[in-house]
Order: sequence, then structure tokens, then C-alpha cells
Amino acid sequence: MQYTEKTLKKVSKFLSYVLRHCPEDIKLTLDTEGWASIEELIEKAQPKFQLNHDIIKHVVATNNKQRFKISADGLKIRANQGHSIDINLNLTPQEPPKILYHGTATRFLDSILKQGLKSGNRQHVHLSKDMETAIAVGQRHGKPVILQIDTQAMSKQGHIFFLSDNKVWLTEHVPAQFLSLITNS
Ligand code: HQG
Repeated sequence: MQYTEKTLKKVSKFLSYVLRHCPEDIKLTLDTEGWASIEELIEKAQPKFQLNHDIIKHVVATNNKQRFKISADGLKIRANQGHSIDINLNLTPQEPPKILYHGTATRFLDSILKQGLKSGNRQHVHLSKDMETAIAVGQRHGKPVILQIDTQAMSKQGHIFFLSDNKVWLTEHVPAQFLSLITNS
């Protein structure tokens, strides 16, 4: 079936909300790795949200950031990253590129340069492998500014990195000494 962009975006936002942040809002249960039964999701989303298998598959396949994944048996769905709830994505630590980027807004800069990058409500700090993505992430918050992260030095000091299924680099905290400011566009 064909769906409008608007419908797909609404479903994506709803899925992000329940799979990353607030499953209890619809009494949905996630397992320890963040997976929800698709059957249960469809049932419990009602009457707030009319979902069906087809639209869920469509959103997962077309989502611009590949935010969700369906399990190999087709029965379960989870968000690839961005959780605030305590689940274990069970990702294997990976060696990151020597440099990664983080886009933020100018108003956060003073605090970040003092405290480093903190995960805040989320489980991880999100880092990007290219500046374009970092700028787009920063723009969500205001006037963007890009920080460069010396991941090689971090790794040497024992910091661990993960790569989510949708290719976002994740780590727990980036201390300020590993950050440098790239641009103030
Ligand atoms: C900032 C989107 C003050 C941090 C994106 C950011 C991403 C601090 C904001 C994903 C700070 C948190 C995550 C400190 C960090 N003092 N501010 N010490 N440390 N911050 O939305 O990285 O569309 O939780 O710089 O594409 O912007 O949701 O994190 O500006 O991958 O799929 O605090 O969300 O993906 O904001 O974005 P967020 P984020 P989705």
C-alpha cells in the first residue's frame, strides 16, 4: 500500500516514543534488549494509533535514519538507538574511526567544554562519522556547532565505543579533554 510522508512520519514518531522512551504509556512490554512483539504493539497501540503489519514494515524500510529494526523471524521490532529507558542493545564494542564528530547548539557549548559530552536522558552520547550528519543533528537544537572527538586517545584510555545498526557511534561519556571545536557556523 502507498502511504503519505506525513502518515509515515507520524508512525515513526510514535514508534520512537514507545520503543525508545515510554512503552508503559501503552502498557507495552519490551524485553531486556528492547524488542517488542509486533502483534502486541499493534494491539496495545489502539485506540490511540491504528497500526498494522504493512505500515510498520513500510516505516522500518523507508525510515530516513533507519531508526528501527525487525527481528530475523519477523515477529519483533526495536529501535536501533536513542533509548532513554534502560535496555541493553547488546552491541559488541567496535574500534571507531580516529575522529568522530558531535553536532550541538552554540548555547550548550560552555557547559560541554567544561563537563564533556554527557548522555543526559539517553543511554549514550551520539557521535557521527561525518560532519554533515553532525551539523544536521546540531541544527535540531539551534544554531549548530561541531565538535571533533579524538576517539583514538579515548580508546587508549579505555573508553568503549559501539556502532548501532543504523550506524550511529555510541559511547557513555566524552570527557572535555578529548573535544575540540571545529567551526562556529
Ligand atoms: C547536549 C537524533 C550541556 C548535546 C540524532 C545535545 C541523534 C550537553 C543535547 C540522536 C552536554 C542532547 C541524539 C553538557 C551533551 N552540557 N549540553 N555537558 N552534553 N549536551 O537529542 O546527540 O532523530 O539527547 O550536545 O540524529 O542531539 O532521534 O542528543 O545537543 O543521533 O533518531 O545535549 O537523536 O536521532 O540532545 O541526538 P539529544 P543528540 P533521532
